[in-house]
Amino acid sequence: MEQNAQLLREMAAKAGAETWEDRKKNQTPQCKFGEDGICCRICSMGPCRITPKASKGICGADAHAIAGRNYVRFIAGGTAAHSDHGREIAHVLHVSSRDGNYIIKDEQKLLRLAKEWGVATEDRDIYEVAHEVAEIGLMEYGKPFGTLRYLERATEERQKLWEELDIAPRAIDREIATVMHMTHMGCTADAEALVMQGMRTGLSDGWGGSMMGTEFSDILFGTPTPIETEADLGVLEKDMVNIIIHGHDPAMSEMIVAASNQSDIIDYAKSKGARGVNIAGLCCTANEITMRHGVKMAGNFLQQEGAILTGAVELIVVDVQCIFPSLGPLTKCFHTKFVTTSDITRIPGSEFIKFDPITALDQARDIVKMAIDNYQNRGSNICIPQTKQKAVVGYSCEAIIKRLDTVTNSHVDELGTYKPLVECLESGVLRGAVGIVGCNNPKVRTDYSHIEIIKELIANDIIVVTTGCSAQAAAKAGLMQKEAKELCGAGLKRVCELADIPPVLHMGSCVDISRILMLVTGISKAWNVDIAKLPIVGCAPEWMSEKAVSIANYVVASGIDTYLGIEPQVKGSAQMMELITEGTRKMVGAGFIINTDPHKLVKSMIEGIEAKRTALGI
Ligand code: BF8
Ligand code: SF4
Repeated sequence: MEQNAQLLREMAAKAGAETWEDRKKNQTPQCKFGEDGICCRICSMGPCRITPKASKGICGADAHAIAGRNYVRFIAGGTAAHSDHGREIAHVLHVSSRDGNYIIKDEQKLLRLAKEWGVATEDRDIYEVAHEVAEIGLMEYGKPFGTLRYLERATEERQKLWEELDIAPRAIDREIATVMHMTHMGCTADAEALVMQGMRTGLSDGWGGSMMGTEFSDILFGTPTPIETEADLGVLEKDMVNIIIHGHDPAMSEMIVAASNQSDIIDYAKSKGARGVNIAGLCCTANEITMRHGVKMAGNFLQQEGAILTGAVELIVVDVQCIFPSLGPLTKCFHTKFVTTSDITRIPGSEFIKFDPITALDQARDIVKMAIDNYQNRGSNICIPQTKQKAVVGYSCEAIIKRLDTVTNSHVDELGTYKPLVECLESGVLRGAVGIVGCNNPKVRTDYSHIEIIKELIANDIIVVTTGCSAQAAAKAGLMQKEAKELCGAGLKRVCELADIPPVLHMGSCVDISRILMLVTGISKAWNVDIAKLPIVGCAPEWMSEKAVSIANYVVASGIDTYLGIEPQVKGSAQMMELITEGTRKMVGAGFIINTDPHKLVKSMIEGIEAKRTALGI
């Protein structure tokens, strides 16, 4: 990997291109006040910062109020991003039609959701049902009364607890607005109240916007089933038109993939001297598209510039989130065309083609043709690292249950059961389960923490489910191949052999952490044990985004201890540090465990899981 990075650095130097590594150097040392969360610029009396000489801002806000307000605004940003993604997909569902660009691929899932939400289905056209379900989903963002519908999917213990603590989320937009209001100058200065609202807002993401993003995507594009693919920059093809899809919302990329498979498009590529069109993904758009079509993954967050530096990408098309603005100037150093498609993500140096769900396939065809036309402009200096690994992806909850059913024949209904998984956990064949999620962060060596932690867990018979950039790190390291069972302890190895699965299951993009919520909820219900007591934890070893903090908050509020390899920016407040590690534990039975050393982090994770087993008497 280091060898690849070196090759790409040489490419950058030759092209006169700047990378995140250069900018990281220029940003070092980073601002200590920002790092500790004790710089406030919420009003123009400031900015105020807490120092040994100034323990309060001009208005009297102390370090706890300032760090707490900054922290909860992080959560609002993350919830807004995830949930707006969910809302966009709901709008696509709302215009789906039998003869349109977007059709219903998973009717059964739609019908189940319609039943759950009290939508009549008998003698109705499936698209009429779809539109009503989409509208109800959209109302979840702004309804004036009540709490979110999906909360009813949670265990009774959790629902009751959220009600008692008054953190059951209301409309999604309202929770985000409440954060902005609470943190306006002259409102909340109490750190505990901010942390509580942080959990409520996070819950509106996990059990609201993200869950809608996942479910509506499954209804429209199909619920993932296991499929083979490959990962790392080696998936780019020397003699094909390479198109990178990047971002999070799969709606446009679904059409790009469809367009690239049309015979006239393939013929057009051949007429320009290429062997065909090769689509490869970055970040969560890659996860979405690989889960459903096996489209190859070029890499994760910190590999986005690397992909362009190969000199072999004809076009990169992006939707929303985690897209470096640097792609504007960087693509100009090569022949690469850069296309943005969303009002949410406008970047200088890109060509803007506004996504329209009614004409998306035609737009996608135009974009793919633009890439094909650009093939002849590729320079002679290209450098595609030869590294890539095979992976099996596509483990939705439905797919996991189906695999388990084949092992035990304990099939109960059309949706199956998590009982076999519970039996494995209870007997100790599996010691526990960990969800490893989140980003890359230049503060630590790229992918290193993800991989070290995953290897240690599977060696200790702990099964891993993963999403986001963590999933891609695992895929690139070969941990999503069935052969990776050789790295496992005897118990997990046996489970992998019987169920014919890899020890690390790709569950999708970051909004698909809602799948993990449903998985853990299913286990809790089948076992009749509250989530907080299960030998199951979460981990974000290299997190960086606001979305990650939102996720961490709904995971904790759902009762799952969360291990962080990057420190949240609240260190300047002892009260905030206490609240996010121990304070939430007293309220919801879970909290953060923070350690920047991945080996120590995984050790404490295993100890935490074993302590939960002991407490359960197993
Ligand atoms: O939503 S893991 S770097 S790509 S934020 Fe972004 Fe982080 Fe990657 Fe997916 Ni999630
Ligand atoms: Fe300073 Fe208070 Fe204004 Fe923040 S809100 S900038 S602490 S005066």
